[in-house]
Parts: sequence; structure tokens; C-alpha cells
Amino acid sequence: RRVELGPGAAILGGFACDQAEALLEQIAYLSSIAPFRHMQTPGGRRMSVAMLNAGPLGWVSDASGYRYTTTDPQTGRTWPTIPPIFMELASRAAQALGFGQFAPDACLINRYAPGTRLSLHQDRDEQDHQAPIVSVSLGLPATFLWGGLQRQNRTTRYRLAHGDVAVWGGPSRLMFHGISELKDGVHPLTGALRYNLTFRKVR
Ligand code: MD5
Ligand code: FE
Repeated sequence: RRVELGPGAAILGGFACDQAEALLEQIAYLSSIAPFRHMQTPGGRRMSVAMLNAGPLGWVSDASGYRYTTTDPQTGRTWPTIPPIFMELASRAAQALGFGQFAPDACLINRYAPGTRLSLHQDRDEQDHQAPIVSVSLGLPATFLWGGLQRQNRTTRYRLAHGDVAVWGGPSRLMFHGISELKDGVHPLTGALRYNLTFRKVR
């Protein structure tokens, strides 16, 4: 099951299903080192998505803006290492879209509870816009909004379910996108939560 979104972008349905339990076990471990937290937007609002990072670089947002840091501002320590099973999955997914040698240096883990949303945005804090972004959905399903290169372009909705992996590369890398308010529900592996792993090559 593969849904083509545009040039260089597709949803690989169920690509990570076999590894879901192992991935969730690693998320639990990572969150014991770098706890999930709600970051502040530059405008001073609390993000409804809870986040943690793994890898040499981690994405942070606060009153001074968005950036990548080598240490966790909350603990002063480097971010935990990206687990090998994460790296291997991200590389296989990128490969499936023809992006060879994908070596991400940042893994952002987003956690959604019912009511959580991620408003329309572009991912443009990375220096390397050639490398794709790989995202892995776990737990409750979500509605993904896929727009265009301008905020006001109309959006198309796609469902992202447990085990789906999406790859965004080439001209699709800078598209506006977001996640609609998560609906109530219970998933056998995550309860009332959705997780999304996002792999990026920042530098
Ligand atoms: C999520 N996360 O489900 C999404 C999945 C984020 C974020 O958007 O920035 O943490 S990643 C979806 C994505 C990434 C890069 C490009 C595009 C979509 N796109 O061109 O549509 O938590
Ligand atoms: Fe994004």
C-alpha cells in the first residue's frame, strides 16, 4: 500500500508495523533520559504536542525562536543517541523512494493526546534541503494536512495510521503541512496517544 503525494513524497502504508513494539519500547527508554515536554512557540504559546529529541541535534522552540541544539536545555546534557532500529528503518524508507545513504542527525519524537494539533507550517530550520524527511506514525490515527508551497494554498487530507511511514523529499520537502486535532480513541499499543518520529538531516 503506497500513496503517492507528489514528486519525491509518498506514504508507505504499514511499513513500520512489524517493528512497532520495538520502536515504542525505545521511545519509553528515550523518554527516561530526555523527558517529553511542551515547548513554547516564539509567540509565547505552549505547544499542544509534547516533544523529545534524539541524535546529535535536537529541535527546540522557545521565546527566542526555533533552532537545533546539541544539548537539552532542560537537563544541559546531550540528547540521547538515535536507537539503531530507528536509523535502520529511516534509511530503508528513504531508500524505497530512491533516496540512498540517508543519514539523519536529528530525530524529533512528537506525542499527541486527543485534542492535540500541529498547525500548518513548513520544516525549514534544516540546512540540508536535499535530504528527505522521514516520518513514522504509531498509535492512534491522525489526519494529515498537505498544502502547497504557500500557506494560503488549499490543503488535501490524508489519514496517517499506526505503522505508516511517510517520506518527503525533492520539491515536496518544503510543502506546508499540519496535523488536525487528534480524535479520541484507544490503541492497543499506545492507549490514547499518537507518536510520530521525524528523521531529518540538519547539517
Ligand atoms: C507529525 N510532524 O505527524 C508530523 C509528521 C513536524 C511534523 O510535521 O514538523 O514535526 S512530519 C510531516 C512532514 C515533514 C516534512 C515535510 C512534510 C511533512 N511535507 O512536505 O508535507 O507529527
Ligand atoms: Fe513538519
